[in-house]
Amino acid sequence: MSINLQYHCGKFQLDLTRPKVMGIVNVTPDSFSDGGRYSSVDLAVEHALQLVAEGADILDIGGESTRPGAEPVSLDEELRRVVPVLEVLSKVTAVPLSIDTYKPEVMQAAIQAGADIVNDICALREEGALEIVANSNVGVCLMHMQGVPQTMQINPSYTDVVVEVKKFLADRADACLAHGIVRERILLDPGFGFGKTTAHNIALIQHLDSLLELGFPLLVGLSRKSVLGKIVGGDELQRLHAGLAASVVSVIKGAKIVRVHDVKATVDALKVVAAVM
Ligand code: 7PJ
Repeated sequence: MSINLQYHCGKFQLDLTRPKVMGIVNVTPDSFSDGGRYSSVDLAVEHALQLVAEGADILDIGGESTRPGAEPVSLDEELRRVVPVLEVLSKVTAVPLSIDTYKPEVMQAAIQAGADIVNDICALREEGALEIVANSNVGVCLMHMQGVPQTMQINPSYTDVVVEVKKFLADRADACLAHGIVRERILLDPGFGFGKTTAHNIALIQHLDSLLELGFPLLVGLSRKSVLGKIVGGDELQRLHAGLAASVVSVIKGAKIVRVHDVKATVDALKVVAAVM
C-alpha cells in the first residue's frame, strides 16, 4: 500500500517526501535558585525557539514524563505546564506544534491553545480521546505501548513483537478511521522503550518495513533511550552519536519523522542521508 506523504495537521500540511525532525520540548516543574524562580513556561518557550532555529520541523511539547517508572503528574499540573507554552508558541512560531499527552482533557485544552498534532503514547485508548481528535482537525500519532509507564519495563513479553505491534497499530488506526479521522491525519509509532526489551526494540527497527505495510507514515523516537545505552554504554547524555545512527538507520528504513532532543545534529545527519538517497 502506498503511503500518503502529505500529512494534514491542524492549519498545516506537512510534506513528508523529505523526512522531518520533531524536537522534544519538556516542560518541567518550576525550579528555584537563590530565592529566584525560573518559570518552566519561559524556559520551555526559550528551548523551543532554540530548536526551531536549529531546524526543527515540528515541536513536541510534553508536561508529564512517561519514562519507565516515572510518577504521573496531576491533570491540573500538566495543564498548568503545557497550555501557556502552546499559547505562546502558536503565536510566535511557524512550525506545527504537537502535544505529548494521553489525557483527553489535556488534548482538548491543547487543541484550543493551538496544538496541531496529538501525540499519544496510549494511541487514543483513554475514554473520550478518539472523539476529541475526531471533532477537531489536528493530526494524531498513535504509539504502541505494552502496559503502563510505571511498570512496563518489569517483564515485557511478546510471542512475536513485530506481529503484535503491527496488529495493535492497525487496530488503533481502524478505530480512528471509524470515528472519521481520515488517513491523511494519522501517524504510527512502534513506541521504542515502551514495554520492550533491547531485543524487542532491535527487532522493531530491523522490521520497520513490516509496519510500513500498514500504509501510514511512521514516527520513531529513539533519542537518548536506554536501548542505545545498552548498545554503547554510558548515561543519557552520552547517547548523542548512538542516537544519530538510530535516526539515520530509521530514515533509511522508511521512517518519515524522527522525534529527538538533539535537533541540529539530527538535521545535519539527515541532510547527508538526503544528499545521497
Ligand atoms: C515517545 C513519545 C516516542 C512518541 C516519549 C522519552 C520518553 N512519543 N514520547 N514516540 N517517547 N510518539 O522521550 O524518552 O517514542 S517520552
